[in-house]
Amino acid sequence: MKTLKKMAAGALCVCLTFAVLGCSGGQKPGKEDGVNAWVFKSSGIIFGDLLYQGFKEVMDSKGEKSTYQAPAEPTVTAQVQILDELITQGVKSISISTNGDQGYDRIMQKAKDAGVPLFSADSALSPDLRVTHINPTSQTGIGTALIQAAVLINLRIPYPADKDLAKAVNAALASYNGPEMKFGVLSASVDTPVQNGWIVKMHEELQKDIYKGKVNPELDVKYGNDVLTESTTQANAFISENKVSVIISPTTIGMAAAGQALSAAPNSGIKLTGLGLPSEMQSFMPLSPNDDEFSKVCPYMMLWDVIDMGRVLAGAAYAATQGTFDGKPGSSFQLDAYSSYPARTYKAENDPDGKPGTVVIVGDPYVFYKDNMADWINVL
Ligand code: RAM
Repeated sequence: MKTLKKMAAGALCVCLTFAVLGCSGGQKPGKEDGVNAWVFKSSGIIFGDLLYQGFKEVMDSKGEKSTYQAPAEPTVTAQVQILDELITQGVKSISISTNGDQGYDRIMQKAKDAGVPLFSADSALSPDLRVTHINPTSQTGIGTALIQAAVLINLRIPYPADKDLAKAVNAALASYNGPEMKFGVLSASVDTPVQNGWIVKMHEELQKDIYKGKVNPELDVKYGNDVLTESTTQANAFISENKVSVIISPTTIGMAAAGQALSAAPNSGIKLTGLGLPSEMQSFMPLSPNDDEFSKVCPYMMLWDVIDMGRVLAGAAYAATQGTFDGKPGSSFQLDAYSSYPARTYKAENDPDGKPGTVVIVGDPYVFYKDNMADWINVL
């Protein structure tokens, strides 16, 4: 994670001007021949724009063309339509964050028949359809860390100086005799593979003995479809129902919506953590070491370097189109030095279910809190 911090210091000039969404990276529709496509879940989500920023940077550096496409609605059908057009137009590779587990087989077969290699990042494509999937961190690492953060925030314990969430949670719960804590989850859509995977891991974490009788093993899950207005409605439902003490939102849209809704209802006492972008969360979080994090709606949250995730995705896609990476376990590709990151090598691994083709970037999610928020709000 040191490299992340160094990068934060060195990359303040990163330009966040991807305001035109659902667009293509400079090419006109019908002219995507030889282009490497990034297809996100839906338009209007800065996370997808930042990922494309890193993707394009690497493709540009290789002299490759790239395009960014996203449907207005986060549905499989809308993505399939985009994919169909891209394949017909003769793209070189397709990378996607999926809106569902099913419904891609026919279009992916069309891609295979056309010799277009497929990749996924963020929300995974089924292993039998893709060359590789880029995971920012392990799914377990994210699910576990989000529950740990919610427990500590519920107990008004700051992010630990030694960054050891597990140790702090074990110590805090050992002496906890208060009422059972209950957490809510404000997710994306009911079908989104990536969020659903993290929620499974959150539930698994809550099965551990340390939580028994102290934290309710059930999560109250609501879905805002990664649309700001719908996510705000769901955040307000948490406030009026008043059943949970902390909302965990594993989506940047849910985080921004809940941050706003909770700030407008200061008497609710509900706190927020999850996976958020510093630029979108700065009004709801502490920004300096002198701030009292518990006077803010979101004392600390997590994510990873989304721009670099896009670089790794492009590195995999480029290597595959060059014939030097096939996504099989042990197969690897090299990423040049970008920003303050050094040159690196990534290796494909097996999925937990034994299916080939995953690249994991780092072990744990990166925590944004009062000591580092100021470094990141202009970056991500
Ligand atoms: C949102 C999207 C994306 C997710 C991030 C954390 O931007 O839903 O898929 O991974 O949040």
